[in-house]
Amino acid sequence: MKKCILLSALALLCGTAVFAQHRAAFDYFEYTGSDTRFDVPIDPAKEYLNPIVAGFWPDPSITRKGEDYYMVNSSFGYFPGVPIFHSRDLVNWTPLGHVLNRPSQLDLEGLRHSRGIYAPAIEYNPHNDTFYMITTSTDGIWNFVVKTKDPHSGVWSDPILLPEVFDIDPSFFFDDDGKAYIVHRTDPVPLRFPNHKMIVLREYDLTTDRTVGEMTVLVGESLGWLPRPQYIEGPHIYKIDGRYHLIAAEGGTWEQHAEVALTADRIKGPYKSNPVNPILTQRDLPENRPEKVTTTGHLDFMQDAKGEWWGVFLACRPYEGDFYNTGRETFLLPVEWKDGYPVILEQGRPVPTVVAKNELYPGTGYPYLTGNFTWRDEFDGDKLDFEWSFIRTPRGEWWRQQGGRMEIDALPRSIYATGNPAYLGKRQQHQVFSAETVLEFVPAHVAELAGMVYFQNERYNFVFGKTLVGGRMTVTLDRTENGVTRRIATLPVPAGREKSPLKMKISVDKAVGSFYVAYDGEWQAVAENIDVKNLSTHEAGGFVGATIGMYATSTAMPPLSPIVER
Ligand code: 6LW
Repeated sequence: MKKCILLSALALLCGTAVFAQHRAAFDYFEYTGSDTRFDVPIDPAKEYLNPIVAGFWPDPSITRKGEDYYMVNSSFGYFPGVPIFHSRDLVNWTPLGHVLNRPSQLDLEGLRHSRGIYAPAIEYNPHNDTFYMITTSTDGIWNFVVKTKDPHSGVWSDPILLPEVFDIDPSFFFDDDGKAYIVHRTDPVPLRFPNHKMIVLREYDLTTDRTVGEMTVLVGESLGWLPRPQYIEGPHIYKIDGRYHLIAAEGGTWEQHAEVALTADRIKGPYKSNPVNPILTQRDLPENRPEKVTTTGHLDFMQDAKGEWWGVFLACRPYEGDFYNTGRETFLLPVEWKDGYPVILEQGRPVPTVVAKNELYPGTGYPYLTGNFTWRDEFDGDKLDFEWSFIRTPRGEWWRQQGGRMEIDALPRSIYATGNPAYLGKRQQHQVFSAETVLEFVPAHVAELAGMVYFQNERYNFVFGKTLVGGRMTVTLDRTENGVTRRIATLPVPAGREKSPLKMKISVDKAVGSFYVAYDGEWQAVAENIDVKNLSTHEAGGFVGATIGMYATSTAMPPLSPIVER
């Protein structure tokens, strides 16, 4: 027994020593996005650009307390979970951080990348002056609520589990009589047709934080005008002029995505489909429209402090056909009222890039959410920048931001598995972008690698790194599609440069990417015009957009048997 403990202690010591030697350092990280969509002249005091938050910021939900607006997005397998933004004009947003920022609130270990945090909903309850965020950790703890009195504090409660709430997309409705309700999607038993879902309502006791009583079906089999709605989900309820308005997504979160609206005189219904439905979709527009926006849906309304209604929703920007690597993004449009019924876009109208809006506060928000820009992290702050995400909940202290560098330990974990690899990534926000960094790393064996990763999920990614090939220090490019990894380029490090800082750059122009390195001088191509459609949602599936970032590993090889996507 004693011998055993001694051996383990030795192994641990050796392990620590190995990691201490084999860590990568990144000197800076710079991202530049330049999409033609954003190359339009606008008056920032009177107009804004759609998307308002570009890149993988899906499933927006919005709420208001007085003159302060708050918005959250889903985050799936990334940690921290549920980014939250604050604004006073609905256009210029400032990140407040993340709602689920403590590992005790969010355990993502072992989950596939498009599981974890689905569509969150944020709602301010004026009756008890409390903010509620409700969401689903799919394949994790499922539905739960967290609360705070002050979203600016960065501190939300631990999850309050809702074991009675099945399936996904819960949101709160606080009625003016003080009663609280959860409305969500669930699976009907039996299914009457493929992709059949229901919208149901449950009362919620604000003092015990439990649901009460039985659920009431608000949307069952039909929407009236649409007998077999597909994937009815993402519901929200509002009370406007004494009537209850229920909105929900329909058609599934891809090209057929749409938003529908219903109204009722009582909270429990019956809900009747509005005369104009869907109130938002792009599914029936011509294929060849310019600066195409698709997949519109998953809407949330908000009445601003002046009494105007607005809707935030998700949509996608394909670079060709149905291909986009940027995932689902956040858009904003005014709600138009037709005879007391809400409409976002009349049928046949494309989502506009530039929208007029009064009373904007240009320059007050964070400048890296929309438009073309360069973002650069010098790693000289005292905490990790908001832009960076971990794949799943971080395990261990494997990264250090110090002395203007980001150090990352080459862990025996890889991006091809479902743990927490030593990767820090930022979202791809443009169809056309480049990202560069400077790497210092001396690999000691064939399985050690550090560099950049362009990542969609475990089975669709690029690893662009410095490693050992046949005993020689080499820059390699590995492309993974459908769980199969192919080494598509190698470029030996020149003699005498083995320990030199290595500049690395990935330039992506829609469907193709080029990968470069440099020592002191010119960029040198490792591979050019490589097909990067493997990182599109169309190929990879799932609900996330691509991220790009820094990676180190001592298990560079992909698993022998690829994981099978569910
Ligand atoms: C989300 C559902 C949806 O829970 O996609 O677009 C799912 N809508 O409402 C994942 O984001």
